[in-house]
Amino acid sequence: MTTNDMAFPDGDRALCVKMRASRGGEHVSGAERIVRERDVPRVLSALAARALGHSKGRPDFINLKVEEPGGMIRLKALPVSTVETHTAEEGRARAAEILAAAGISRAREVMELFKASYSMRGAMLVDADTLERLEPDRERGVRATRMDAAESLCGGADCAKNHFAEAVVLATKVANAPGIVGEVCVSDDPDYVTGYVATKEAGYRRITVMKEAGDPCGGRIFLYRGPREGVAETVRFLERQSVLVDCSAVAPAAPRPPSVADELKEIAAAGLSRECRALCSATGPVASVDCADGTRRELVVMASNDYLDLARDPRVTEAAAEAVRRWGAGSGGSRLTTGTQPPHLALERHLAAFKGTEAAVLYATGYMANVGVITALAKKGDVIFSDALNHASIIDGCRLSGADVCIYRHADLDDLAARLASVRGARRRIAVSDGVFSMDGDVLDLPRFLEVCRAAGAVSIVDEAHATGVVGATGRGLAEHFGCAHPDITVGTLSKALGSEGGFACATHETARYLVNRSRPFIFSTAPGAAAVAAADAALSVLEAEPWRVERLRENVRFLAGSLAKLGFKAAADSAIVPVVIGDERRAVEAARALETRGFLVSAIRYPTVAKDSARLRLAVMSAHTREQLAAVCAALKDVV
Ligand code: WAQ
Ligand code: MG
Repeated sequence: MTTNDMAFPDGDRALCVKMRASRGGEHVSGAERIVRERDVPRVLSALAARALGHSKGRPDFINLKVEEPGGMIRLKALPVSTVETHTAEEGRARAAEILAAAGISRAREVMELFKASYSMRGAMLVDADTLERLEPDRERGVRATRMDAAESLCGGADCAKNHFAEAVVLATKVANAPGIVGEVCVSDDPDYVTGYVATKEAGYRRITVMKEAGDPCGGRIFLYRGPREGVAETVRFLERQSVLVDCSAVAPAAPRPPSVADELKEIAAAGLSRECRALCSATGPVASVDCADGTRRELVVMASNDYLDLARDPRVTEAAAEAVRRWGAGSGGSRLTTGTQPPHLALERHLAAFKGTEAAVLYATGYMANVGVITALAKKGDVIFSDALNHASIIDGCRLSGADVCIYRHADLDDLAARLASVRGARRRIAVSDGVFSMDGDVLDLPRFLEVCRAAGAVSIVDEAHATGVVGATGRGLAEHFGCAHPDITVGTLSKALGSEGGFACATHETARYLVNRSRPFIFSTAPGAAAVAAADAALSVLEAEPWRVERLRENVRFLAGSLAKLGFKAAADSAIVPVVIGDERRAVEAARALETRGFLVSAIRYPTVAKDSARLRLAVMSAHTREQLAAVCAALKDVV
C-alpha cells in the first residue's frame, strides 16, 4: 500500500466522481470513478447518459457528486479465477463452498441471508460468525465509494458499464478493508448472470452463472470478523478512503460466452431437445417413418397440416410436374426482377377469387407472409396489438417492425378494445390475430374483431394459415364461416390444406400494390418456383370442385373430439387441430413416444412453441383419416396418457 495525495506526476489533480440514480426512491444505478480534473465534465456527462439509458428504466433522480479524494492509497487487484457453473442453483452452491473453504462455517446460511440484500442500494454488512447485521443503515446498506482502476485514471472517460472491471475494483477495495473476510455479489442487471465471491486469500472468484437470466434481483454481502468497536472504522474505510486499484495483471475478461455445447446440454436437461426425422413417403394419413427405436414403420399420421390430403393428389402432383417441365425448377429471380411467371399471376388471381378479395400477393412461405405484411405496415412510432397466443411468425413480424407491441389476452376482444382505447398518439395502430390458433385450434371471433378494429380506426390483419380449406362451409375461411366482411389483410399459406408451399396475403388492389412496393420478404426473396405455385393452383381447383373434403374433415374432427370427450379428455372441435394438454414437457414427449410404438405419429408440442408446463399432444385431423384410424388413436391415447 502506498499513500499519495497527488495522483499524477504531471501535477494534474484527481477527483472522486460519484453517480446515483433512482426512481420513486428505488435504486436504479450507481457508479464510482476517480478521474483527472480535466476529465470531470466529460465523465459527468457520460455517467448521466449511462443513468438515463439504464436497462432497469428511466430514473427520476440523478445525483452527481465530485469530491476531493483526500489521501489516496493504491492496491493491487485481487487475482481473478473462474468457476464454471450452469445453473443458478449450482452457482449459489459453489459460492457457499468457496466461503466455507475461507473459514466461514455458516456459509449456507450466508447465502440464504444474501437474498435479503436484494432490495438494498448498498451492501449488507454481516458478522461472519454470528450473522448479525452490522450496517448502520439497514435499508440503504453500506456503499463502497471513492475507487477506480488506476489505468482508467490515466486513460479516457469512457463510462460504459463494465460489470467485471468495476466489480474487481470494488472487490479489491472491500477485501482490503479492515475486518472484512469475504464478499458475495450478484448483479441486479437482469441480463447479467455472472456473480462472484471474493476473499483476500481466494482472490476474486467469478461464478459464471449465479442467477437465472431475466432475474432483476442482485445484491451484495460484506462479511466482517472482529470486535464491534472496529465496525465504524471498516465503514469509514469503505465509504471514505480513496483507493486506486492496479488492474494491469487482470485480463480484460468478458463473461465467458456460453458454449453451444453447454446450451445443448441445458436444452436436453429441460426435455426440450428437438431433431428432424425423416418421413419416408409422401405425406398422407399413413406414412413410412423412421422411428425412435431405429425401425422404419408405417404409422397413422396425426401430425400433418395436409388437412385435405391434397399434397399427393395426382391432379396436384401432375400440375407441379408439368410446371417444372414448362417453367423450370427455379424461378431464377425475385418477383420484381425476373421471377414472375404466368403461374404466379394466375395463382394470385385464383386466390383472390377464392377468398373473395380484390387481390392477392404471393410469398415464399406463410412465415414470410406474416413477417412481410406486418413489417410493411408497421414501423417505429406505430403500435401493434397482438393476441397473446399468436403464431411465432406474427411475433417475429412484430419484433422486426420496430413498432411498439401491445399484447392482449388471448381471444379477449374486450381487452383488445380497452388497449386500443388506451393508446393515443400512435402513427398507425394495427391489430393482428391468428384466425385459427395453431396450438389450441380455437377460432377467432372475426365479426367482433372487425368491429373493435373499425371502432378504433385500427388496421386489421388475420392469419388464416390453419383456416384456409378448413373453416367455412367450402373452406374459404372465417369470413365465409361467420358471413362477415374481410379484415384489411388476410394472410394465408399454401402449405397446409393446399398441400403445396408458399404463403399469401389477400387484400384490396391498393393494399396489394403497397405490399409489392414495401414488403421486404416479397421484394428480396426469390419467387417461389412454378411447380409449387402450379400445385397450389391445382389444389385450389380441387378444393373448389370437391367441397365434400371440407365436410369430411369436419365430420372427422367431430368424431375424434367426441370420442376423446367420452374418454374424459377436454377436446375442442373448432378446426382440424385437436390438442390434448399434458403439462409436463417430458411426459408429453414420453406419451408421443408411446403412441409411436403403438403405430401413431403425434407431435408433442413444447416450450417455446407453447407456454412452459403446458406441453401437449397436438392431433391434426385429415379428411382422409378413416373412422377406424381415429378410433384407434383414441384408444391408444387412453392407454398412454
Ligand atoms: N457498494 C456496496 N454495494 C453495492 C455497490 C457499492 N458501491 N454497488 C452496488 N452494490 C450492491 C447493490 O445492492 C446492488 O444491487 C448490487 O450490489 C449489485 O450491484 O466477474 O454489476 O452494480 O463478471 O448490479 C459482478 C461481475 C457484477 C461478475 C456485479 O453489481 C464478473 C454488478 P451491481
Ligand atoms: Mg446493477
